[in-house]
Amino acid sequence: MSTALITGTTAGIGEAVAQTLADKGFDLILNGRRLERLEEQAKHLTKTYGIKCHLMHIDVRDSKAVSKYFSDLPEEWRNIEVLINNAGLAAGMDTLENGDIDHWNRMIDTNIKGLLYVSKAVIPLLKKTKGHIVNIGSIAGKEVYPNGNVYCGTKHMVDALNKAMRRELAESGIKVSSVNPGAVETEFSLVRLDGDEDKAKNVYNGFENLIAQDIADTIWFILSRPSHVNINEIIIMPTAQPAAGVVIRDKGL
Ligand code: NDP
Ligand code: 8X3
Repeated sequence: MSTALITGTTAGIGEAVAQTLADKGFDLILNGRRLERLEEQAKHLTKTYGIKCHLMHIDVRDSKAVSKYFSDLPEEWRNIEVLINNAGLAAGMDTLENGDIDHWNRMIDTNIKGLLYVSKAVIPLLKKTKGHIVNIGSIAGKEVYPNGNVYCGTKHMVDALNKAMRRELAESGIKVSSVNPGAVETEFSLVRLDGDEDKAKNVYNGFENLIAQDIADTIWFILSRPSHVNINEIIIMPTAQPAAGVVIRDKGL
C-alpha cells in the first residue's frame, strides 16, 4: 500500500484530504497539535477504510521535534509517496502599522518555516519512492488584499518554494504541485479572528464558499494523473470570489 503524510489533519482541508486518501487506500501519517482529534481520526479512518494510520503529534514550528520524528520513524513508515504540506493559518487582519507581531510570527513560523522543516526531512524519503509533494498555497499567494499583508506574504513564499522545489527535484523524479484556493469554510476564519464565532460565520455569508472536499477532490485529481503528467499549480475559487479579497454577496452566487 502507498503511504501519504498530510500535515494539519485535525480540521478543515487536511481532514478532508485524509478521508479522501484513506478512501483511495493510502496508509496515512496524520499530523496536528490536538492529540485527541488525531487519535479519534486515526481510529475512524482505520475502522472505516481498513488502512493503517501513524500519528505525527508535533507542532511543525518545532524544527528539532520535526527532525527527531523523522530520524526515529519506523522502517515500515518510511516509504512515503505523497507529502501534502497543508498545516497553516492566518492570524489577524489589520494594517501593517497596527499589526500584532505575535500574529506575524505565528504565520511565518507555521506557513513558511514549518513547511520547510517538514519538507527538508521528507524529501530524502520521497527521492526513494519518486513521490509527489502537494503544497497548499492560497489565492493570497497569487494576489494581495488590504489587511492581508503578512498572511499574503507567507503564501507568496509558499508559491516561490513550490517553484523552487519543482526545479530542484525534477531530476529525482519527484513531482511538485500546488493548490491555491480562495475562501473555503473551515476553522480558518475562527483561528484568524481569535475564536470569534459570529465574525467567522460572517465571512461566509451571502455566497457559496468552497468546502474542504472541493480541495480534497482537486488534490486527488493532481495525484491521480499518469506519471508523465505534472499539474504545476491550480487556483480554485468560489464562483462568487473573482479575486482575492473580493466577494459578490447576496446575488445568489
Ligand atoms: P483549519 O484551521 O481548519 O485547519 C488547519 C490545520 O492545520 C489544523 O489541522 C491544525 O491542527 C493544523 N495546524 C495549524 N498550525 C499547526 C502547527 N503549528 N503544527 C501542526 N499543525 C498545525 O484551516 P484550513 O483547513 O482552512 O487550512 C489549511 C491550509 O489551507 C492552510 O495552509 C491555509 O493557509 C490554507 N488555505 C485555506 C483557505 C481557506 O479559506 N480556508 C484558503 C486558501 C488556503 P492543530 O490545530 O491540531 O495543530
Ligand atoms: C485563504 C483565502 O482569500 O481568505 O487563504 O486569503 S483568503
